[in-house]
Amino acid sequence: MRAIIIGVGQCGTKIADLFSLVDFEAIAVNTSRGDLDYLKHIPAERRILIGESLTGGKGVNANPVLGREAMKRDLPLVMRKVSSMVGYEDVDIFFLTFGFGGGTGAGGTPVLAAALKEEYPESLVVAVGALPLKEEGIRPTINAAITIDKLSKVADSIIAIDNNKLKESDEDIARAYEKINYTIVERIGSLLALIDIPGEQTLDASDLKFVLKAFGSFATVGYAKARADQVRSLSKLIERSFESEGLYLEAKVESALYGLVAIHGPPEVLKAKEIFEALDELTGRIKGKQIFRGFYPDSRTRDVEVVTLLSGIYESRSIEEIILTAKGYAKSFMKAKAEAEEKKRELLTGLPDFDDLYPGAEVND
Ligand SMILES: Nc1nc2c(ncn2[C@@H]2O[C@H](COP(=O)(O)OP(=O)(O)OP(=O)(O)O)[C@@H](O)[C@H]2O)c(=O)[nH]1
Ligand SMILES: [Mg+2]
Repeated sequence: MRAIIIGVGQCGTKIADLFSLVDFEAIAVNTSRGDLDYLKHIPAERRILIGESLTGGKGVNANPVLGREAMKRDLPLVMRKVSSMVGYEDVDIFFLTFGFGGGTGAGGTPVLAAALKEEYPESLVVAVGALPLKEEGIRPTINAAITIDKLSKVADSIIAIDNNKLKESDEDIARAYEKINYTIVERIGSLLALIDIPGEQTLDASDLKFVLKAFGSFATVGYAKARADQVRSLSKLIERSFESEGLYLEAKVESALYGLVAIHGPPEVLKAKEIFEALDELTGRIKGKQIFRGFYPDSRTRDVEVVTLLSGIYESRSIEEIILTAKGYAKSFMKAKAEAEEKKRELLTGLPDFDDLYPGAEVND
């Protein structure tokens, strides 16, 4: 299983940088030179500054139109770097990490996703984006809604992470982001780490690709972990990974098409009967009636860890709120704009030009 992580914009490159820390192949793309310099783990030759002629290396200040232009202008540069990294070995999945609310990530990611789909038709392109916090205000919400629309047309799946859901209430934002980023990398990293490794019943790259090839709908990762000596019911732990507090976003499990569950823990705890009970129940709940499963007994660990992936989701409160807020705002904005234009026309119609009032003052040139 080969995955390449490409971070776009500040949020995206910070997440990609953490993936690099845990040994994934990662590239960072940004319009801000300062933010690229700030990364710790991605080697310098894999950090790409885009849109320098547009912004002078200073970012796009949450303007996705500039983010899109920057990516378009320097797409050949980015694609050359990707190609040299890919080499001769196929890539199963490109994960594009970004923040939905800014300018570089929101504007640039859909452009890059489309280019990757065209250049690597056999590989999946999965967008992994953080949804803005409510307290960030209206503009990030609009950027998010429009980017969701664009990605839904090019990406195979969108793993949307609701920052609101993962943030614990009384934290300052920088600390909260840092923790959320770790959570994202821990979960997706654990899932990818269990693909193609030996186990009782294993998951391979084609299972993961099957689940994530879901026509640009949403996917979410669920997680539950406990010390093995404290697990009284394994099926409860598995179920917990599907419950609201385990998931990345407020989503209706019943609307999911496919699922994938990977369970890792000491052999004496991974009891087939309990696992099948829990998974049968969950298989019945989701639309596609199919859950891929992997069991990884490991006598070296004292924890039981369940990572689940649900895909093909189309009912999510987190997403609906963003789209409806953006639509409402767009409507009132367009109305206000039309009113202002009308008012301007009304007010200014009937004014003469200078020449009407200053006769005989024509200038010969
Ligand atoms: N989870 C998480 N979300 C973040 C982080 N940083 C920013 N965000 C979110 O991402 C959005 C901003 O995206 P950024 O990545 O900062 O913006 P950008 O893509 O660099 O674009 P510009 O700064 O406008 O050039 C905000 O709305 C935040 O919700 C982070 O480290 N972690
Ligand atoms: Mg930025």
